[in-house]
Order: sequence, then C-alpha cells, then structure tokens
Amino acid sequence: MASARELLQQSDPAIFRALAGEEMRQAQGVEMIPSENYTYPEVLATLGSVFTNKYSEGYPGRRYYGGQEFTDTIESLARQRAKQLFGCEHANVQPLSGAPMNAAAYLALLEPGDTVMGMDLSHGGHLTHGAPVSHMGRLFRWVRYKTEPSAEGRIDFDAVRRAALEHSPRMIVCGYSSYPRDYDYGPFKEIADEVGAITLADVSHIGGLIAGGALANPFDSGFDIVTTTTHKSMRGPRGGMILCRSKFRLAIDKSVFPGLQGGPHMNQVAATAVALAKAQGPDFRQYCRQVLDNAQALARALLAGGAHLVTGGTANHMMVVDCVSSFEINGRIAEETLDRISITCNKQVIPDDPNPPLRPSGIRLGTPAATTRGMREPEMEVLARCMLEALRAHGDGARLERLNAEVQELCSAFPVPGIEA
Ligand code: DSN
Repeated sequence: MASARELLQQSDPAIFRALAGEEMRQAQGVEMIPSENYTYPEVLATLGSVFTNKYSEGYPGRRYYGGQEFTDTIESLARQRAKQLFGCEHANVQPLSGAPMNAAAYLALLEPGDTVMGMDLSHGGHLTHGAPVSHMGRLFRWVRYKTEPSAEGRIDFDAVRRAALEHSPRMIVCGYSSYPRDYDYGPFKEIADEVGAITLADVSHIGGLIAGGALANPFDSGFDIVTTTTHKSMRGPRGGMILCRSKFRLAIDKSVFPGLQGGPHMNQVAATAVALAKAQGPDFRQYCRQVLDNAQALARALLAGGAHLVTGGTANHMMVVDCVSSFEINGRIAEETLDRISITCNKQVIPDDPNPPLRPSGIRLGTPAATTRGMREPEMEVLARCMLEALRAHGDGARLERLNAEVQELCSAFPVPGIEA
C-alpha cells in the first residue's frame, strides 16, 4: 500500500515538491529566528493524525458533539501536564496560537476602553501588547513602557510606577518577543498591587525555558495570568495556552470558547500534550540550559567580532544585532545576506528605530532551534564567524558562496529531528 507521502506525491506533485524543498531548506541551513524551532517527530505524527477530523466544542466532560472519549483524554492530559510544569491552578490549552491566546485573555478580564500597560513594540513588546496596528491596540487604551538604552535595556521601574499611578491600568502586561533580557517580575507585581491591576505575563518566547527551569516563572512572583505559545522554546505544535489562578478559570474558559473560538484543533491539543510530557523530563531541562549557554557563546563571539548588540548581550535565548552601527547595512540587507549563507534570521526594529519595519536597523537571532539539532558552543563560534564575515562582505558573491558551503557542511553533521536524511 502506498504511504501517505507517496499518495501526496502522486495526487499533488506541486505541494509535494514544496514540502520536499522546505525539508531540504531546513536540513541544509540553520534556523536562527528565536521564535522558531524543530518540533519532535512525535509531535509531527500527532499533528498529522485523525484527531484533525474531530470537532470538540466545549471542554472535557462538557462537549457539544458526541464521540469525545479520546479527545477528552488528550485535553485532560494536556491540562494536567501544563499545570504541573508551570505550577498553576488552571490551564486552557485550546488557543489556536499566540495572538488569539492574548486576545482571549484580554477579552476575558477587560472591558473595551480599559487601560492596559504593555511594552513598546520597538523596545521588545509584541503586536498583541497594544501596538496601534492591532485590533487589541484599538480596543483598549494602552500605555506603553520602554526600556532604557543607557542602562543596557533595563526597565526603569520608577517610570513604570509613575505611569501606573497616573493611568490606573486595569491590567499590566509584561512580555516580549524581541527583548534579550529576562523580566524582573517582582517589581511589576508590586506596582500592579499598588494600583489594583491584574498581572499578565506573556512568556511565549520563553515558555519552554520556564518549564525547563532555566528562567524565572512569573507565578513564583504572584502573577495572575501567564500566556505562552507552545511551539517556540517548548518545541510543541503551533498553538497557545492560557495558565491562571482558579479565580480566573471560568472567565478564561468562556472567553476562549465560545467567546473567541469555535472547535479547538484536537490534533494540536494532542500534540501539545506530547510536547508537555517531553518537557517534564531531565533531557528537556538540559536542553534549556544549553539554549542559554549557546546564546551566551553566540553573543560573546559576535561582540568580540565587533557587532553591537542591543542591551549589550543577552540573558535569554535571543539577541538583537544593530546592523546599521555594526556593519553599515540595514536589517533587510543583513537578513538577505544571511539567507545566502543558509542562516535564517529576521530583520528587527531596534528601540525607537528611525528606520521603517521593512528596512529596520537590526536583525534578531536565537539559539533554540540550533540547540535542538545538538549544536553547542563551538558551533555557535563558527556561526558567529560566518555571520560576521558575510555581513561585512555582503556584496562579495564568491565569499558568500564559500561561507554557504561551510554552513551547509556544518549542518550536515546535525540532522533535524523529523527530517530523514
Ligand atoms: N512571531 C513571533 C515572533 O517571531 O516573535 C511572535 O508572534
């Protein structure tokens, strides 16, 4: 009998060719976008399973369709595992991804027009933390806090406190998608308590690193709500989770379904359960430590080679390189140059960037995916050297070709999980 792949090849050669091409791209090059990772083969298998056929509106034990014996099992397991890992009282594992996850959390606890504090986009916040172009930015009144470039990107908590006292936010959001430091959750919680605000930490980038014990857990500082995607440092499927104290359980669950979403994607919920079980093991803890060690090694090598890093380094899995001041090229040219040597990164705005988002001043790099392949500090040093040389010689096609061969040779020794050589 033909395998599923063979059937796809026969019935839709165009999609099959694109799939095979993407597999080759992922295997031959190295993924350094900090929000991406290579998921587990077991997660891929679960995502491509018959759970995708099932509608399961509702929650375990309270569904609007029949045939829920096995979907109830997987969702209950996913919730239990999430609660254990993050030490929280409730977990909703149905959000389809990060943006709907944050929207569901805000809509559960806020009224339109309420004031919310969140980090400015160019300083490291996310679109869903109140960027004016997002629907959430228009629905609520956002007060944005910033980092202090003069203090290597630390947050000025006196300024946050003054803003909170002035604006009396209903919620304070702390979270980031391009901030190379860990958050100091304690001061946020103290300020929120002083003004009676709910605390929400969006740890989408670092959810895995928190689960693996490598970074601080906002619940340990008394946070009310924690949101996280499941695919980044967690290595699960694309998806989101809302974790909270019991008192918010009903509001959160009603907001996800029926408030914002219909049927959850049960193949995704099953795959989330699989990734959460993996995150409970000692290998995952070791992986998380190595992600941070690799980020330190990469940052050190880039700094030693003359690159300027926003915040002067990293305390997590990512870093932002100011390409204009380091190499006199913008982030778009830097991204395209690294693409030519099989290193994938993304262009990135830097704090208060004078340049527009499609031609910003920086790039963002991260180590979760390379670490998944087994790369360690020596490989980070090779990659840093290749990047520095390429970014300085971005117009020199022959040098880029030589560097591309070197990166591909390195990658050939580190297979990607789930992609057969
Ligand atoms: N797109 C994700 C990131 O790259 O950080 C966040 O949504």
